[in-house]
Amino acid sequence: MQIIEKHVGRALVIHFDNPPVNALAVGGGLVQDIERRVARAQTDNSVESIILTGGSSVFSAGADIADFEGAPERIDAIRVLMQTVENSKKPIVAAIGGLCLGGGLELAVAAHYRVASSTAKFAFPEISLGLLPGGGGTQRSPRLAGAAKAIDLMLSGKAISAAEALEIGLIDRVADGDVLDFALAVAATGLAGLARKSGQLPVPADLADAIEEAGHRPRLTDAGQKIIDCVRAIADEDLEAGLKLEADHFGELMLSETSRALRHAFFGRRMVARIPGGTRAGSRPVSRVTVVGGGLMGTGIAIALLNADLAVSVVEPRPDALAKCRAGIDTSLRRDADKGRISSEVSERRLAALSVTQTLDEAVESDLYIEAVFEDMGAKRDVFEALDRVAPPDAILASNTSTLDLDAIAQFTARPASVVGLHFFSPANIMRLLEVVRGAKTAPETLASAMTFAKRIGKTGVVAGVCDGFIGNRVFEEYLRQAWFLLEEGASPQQVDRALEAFGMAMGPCRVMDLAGQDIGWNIRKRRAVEQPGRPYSKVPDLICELGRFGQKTGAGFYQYPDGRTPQIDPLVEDLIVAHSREIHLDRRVIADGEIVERCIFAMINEGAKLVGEGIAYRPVDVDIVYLDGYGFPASRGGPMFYADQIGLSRLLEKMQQFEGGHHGWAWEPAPLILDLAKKNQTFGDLNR
Ligand code: T1G
Repeated sequence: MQIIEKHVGRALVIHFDNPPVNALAVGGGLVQDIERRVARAQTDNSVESIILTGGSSVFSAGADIADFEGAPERIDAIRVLMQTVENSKKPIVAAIGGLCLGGGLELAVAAHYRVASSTAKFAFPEISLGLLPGGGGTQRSPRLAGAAKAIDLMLSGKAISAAEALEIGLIDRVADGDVLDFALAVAATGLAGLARKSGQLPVPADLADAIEEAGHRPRLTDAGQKIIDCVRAIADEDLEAGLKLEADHFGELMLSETSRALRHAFFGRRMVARIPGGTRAGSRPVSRVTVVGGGLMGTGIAIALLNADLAVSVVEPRPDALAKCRAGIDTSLRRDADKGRISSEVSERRLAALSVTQTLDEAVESDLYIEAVFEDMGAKRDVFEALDRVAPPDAILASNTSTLDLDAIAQFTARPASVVGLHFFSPANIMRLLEVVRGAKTAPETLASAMTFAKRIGKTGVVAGVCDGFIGNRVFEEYLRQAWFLLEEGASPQQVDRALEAFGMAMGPCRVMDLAGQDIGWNIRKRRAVEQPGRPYSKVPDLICELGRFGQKTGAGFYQYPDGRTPQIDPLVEDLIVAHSREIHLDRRVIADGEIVERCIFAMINEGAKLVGEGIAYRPVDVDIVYLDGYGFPASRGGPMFYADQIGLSRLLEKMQQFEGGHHGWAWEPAPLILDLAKKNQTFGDLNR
């Protein structure tokens, strides 16, 4: 990181440069260095004004999030910088190119005048980390842009354009041409009558109404409430007191488990992109993709690819399915335009990038082929044998399989090195997670290309080795196994769901399987009854399926769905479960919600540890990200493995040993990795590198 300081006329330009995102690092001394230069310029008679500027594409992404781990007091250096900038006797202009986020935006707000390039973007993303703008932003931005708009920015974390920022008064000018030249020209005027020192501006007129409205917003997090509390303090007109309150709230949030979990996930989503040991093998660019299979998954995948501005061919031999696929894509893209998410021009351009055919031979040659046909090895064989015949030699051949053996699929071709798994989660155009399955013979550059492709389409790619269920579904099966055992031991479906939803799971297991289709789980249990006879499930879900109750799609599963969507408790199911307990001579007992949560979540953790131990998942954080981005695990808990570290592995082992003495205790054999880490007094986090 470096600072380039140059005198241009009577102006001092301080250009700070800290690749890759110009983070305002305290640990590395950048923040302190900027502050010293601004302070020194106060007594430099050759300097009449100061320009602060970052890169052309990133003014600053904000504070260095890693700075705070173990040294929360580092935020103080940022506050000192903001105060020095605001109290400067010489006008300070922020010349903003590109991204201006978090502490970067607070620096701009503390300056006396703000000039931005037309492509600049502005946001306070702190709330997505469970934090609040801790560098004076809660006190200064409302005074600059009005309370309502500033609160919107801080509570949403969303970015606004330079034009929008100008409109609300967050910045002062959008530069015509080079933003630095424009800033120099403005600074040369001495900012006479132009300077707006935000901290010294009056209390915003809309403060009371904005606070009132914000306080009634749904799902306000702790950080959100603290932001509102800080903005409310502006009414007292005492900037120092407001800054003190902000500092106190920031300190509490920084140390909170929620923020630690969210920061863990922030870095985790970037760590999973790193393939251990592999220098980033050269990845082959993908600009055109052929999707083979126009069913629900194929349609969702095609939409995701078109939304990433790729050229897409869909191959679907069944005319009606092909028409339905095409219609589904049209509907999705046009709805995005109707809702204003994209312009109609973008929507039309994306639709023009789609071609549909009934045979592979008619499809345009592609860089990547994604097979998304029925989960049947015969069907996969047909597709991959055809792909081997028609796909260009350096094309990547991917299967969207969720349960079948990718290595077996690769053997249907003469090029297993080019075969990889791309396991999308339905709906594929919505769900962020993409399991990138590396086969035994998948070449490093094929894997690297798949990971680059994942980021290209806005997915979180996580590498999984080949096993039954890869990472997500294999862990999920142990979670479900405990949920079904709990039903025959004494819990009801609604109690299991309520307990886990109270823990933070987006949807309880009974509801999830009613939504996904109980028959899917039934097929997996039937297969596993043959492949893993020593690991039986409870019969309860099978009994539900034997009644033809597959969930929402049949109007009933664990619950009734009179309106097709809203679950209603069904006494028939409760009677069925009680009768089954009697059938297996199991005395039902009252089960505490806490046991439900521990049994289901600890089962996830144990299986996740087995996956890491077997090398199926590279690191514990890979399991966390799969669960955060694909299975509705609560973001505030950081993922199963991060959560395990909060419990402590020794305590986790104690609980698991208790469960080993209970119903189907065999399922609680601890993963060797947990035993090993506990013995060394280490954590899963110690393995995340
Ligand atoms: N701190 C530390 N590292 C960061 C970082 C940050 N703020 N932002 C990005 N990185 C790293 C990231 O981990 C990755 O590292 C590399 O930069 C490229 O990032 C005081 C307290 C800016 C939109 O929340 O949103 O200011 O993997 O892959 O896709 O009140 O990064 O290469 O080793 O994401 O081009 C508030 C977070 C901080 C912005 C660029 N700011 N960053 O996206 O690249 S708290 C944020 C982003 C704060 C103040 C408070 C994105 C990006 P590696 P990347 P990208």
